[in-house]
Order: sequence, then C-alpha cells, then structure tokens
Amino acid sequence: MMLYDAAGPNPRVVRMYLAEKGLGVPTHVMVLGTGENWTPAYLARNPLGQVPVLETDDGSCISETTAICEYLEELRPEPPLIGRSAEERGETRMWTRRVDLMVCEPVIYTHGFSPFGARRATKPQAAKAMRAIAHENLTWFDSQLADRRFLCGERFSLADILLYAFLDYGISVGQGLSPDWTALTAWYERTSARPSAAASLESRVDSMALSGTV
Ligand SMILES: N[C@@H](CCC(=O)N[C@@H](CS)C(=O)NCC(=O)O)C(=O)O
Repeated sequence: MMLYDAAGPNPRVVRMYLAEKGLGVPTHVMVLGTGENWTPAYLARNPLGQVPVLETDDGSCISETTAICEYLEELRPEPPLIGRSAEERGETRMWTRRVDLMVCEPVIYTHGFSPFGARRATKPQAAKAMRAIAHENLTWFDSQLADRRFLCGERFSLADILLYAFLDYGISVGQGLSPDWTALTAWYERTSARPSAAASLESRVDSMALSGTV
C-alpha cells in the first residue's frame, strides 16, 4: 500500500483520518506544481493528476479523498469514523456530502488562484462569489452545530475531519472564521484540540510516513 500525499486540504483529510485510527501507511510525498503529479506514471494512477491517491497492495489506485477513507474504514473499522450501523453510516455520509458540496468546493476557489500550479482550473473572477457562497454555507453549518458537539451529535466522524481540514485551509488563505459563528468556532476549537489535528499538519507529513500497518 502507498499513499500519494502532498500539501493541501484533501491529503490532510486522509492524514487526519489515519491519525484518528492510529494507522500508518507508507507515504510518498509529492510537491505539487513541479509537474510530478502530471507525469504519465502519476496520471496512470489518477488521470486528474490530483492527490491524494491510495495505491492498494494489488496495484489498484483509489483517488477522491472520501473514497479513500471509505476504503480504509472497510479494512479497519475501529474506531468507527463512518458509523457502526447502517443508520450511523447514512448520517455520516449525509454530512460528508453536505461538507463536500457546500464547503469544500467554494472554499477551494475563494482565493482565485491555484496554489497547485497552472493546471488546476481557477476562475479569479469567481473568487468573490465563491467566498460569499462559502460564508453563507458556513453560517448554515454554524446554526446546525448550535445544539450538537459534532456534526453527527456526540459522534466524531469523517464529516468533521473534512469540515475541519477545509476550514483550516480557508483560514490559511484568508477566509477566517466570522465572529458571528459561535457554535462553529467552538466546534473548531474542540476539533483543533484533537491530537489528529496537529499530527496531520503539513509540517508533520514526513512523520506520517510510518511503517505500514494497514
Ligand atoms: N476531488 C478530489 C480533489 C483533490 C484535489 O483537488 N487535490 C488537490 C490538493 S488539495 C490537488 O491535487 N491539486 C493539484 C491539481 O489540481 O493539479 C478529492 O476529493 O480528493
């Protein structure tokens, strides 16, 4: 098994997920923008040239962040980050999908440039609108978190990891937390206090390349 990792919020989701599980996976850290992710060898792993990619022991390549986490969850269900029952899994996937569509997509475009080099489609003229959409959607998440500890109630899940990685990324590119978002800010602080938040920081990428235990 090999994780193709790099800077950016999507790979961070996988690192944070692995840290929550206490799992190590052999990791190849790529430097986006140098062209390493656009070589024929890498495009054979993911024709979109994006990270993360998880290459499994039989040579299959899984890309798309949440699909990688779903795959790992099947191999190592404990501690559960998607759910123990069909109902819990349904609830986690509902929130994960909402975060993906309502937060990840607008947040990634809010700064109007690509930190990953020229290939990633960016629309500087859309940045302002994307920032407004992200703000509106995060205001809705703030309202939803008013009466719960995590997105799935008491249960910390993949949906929280996804939201956290993209909020933190947003903060790093100037889309900070609004002072009006008291519930979301409390949730952010709760999640930041988890060891997996620090363990998944980019400065810690090398230490994630542990001996494979999956
Ligand atoms: N939908 C993909 C998005 C992956 C993605 O955009 N990854 C960024 C890093 S956060 C990347 O590889 N960018 C390089 C590029 O687009 O050329 C996922 O869920 O994994």
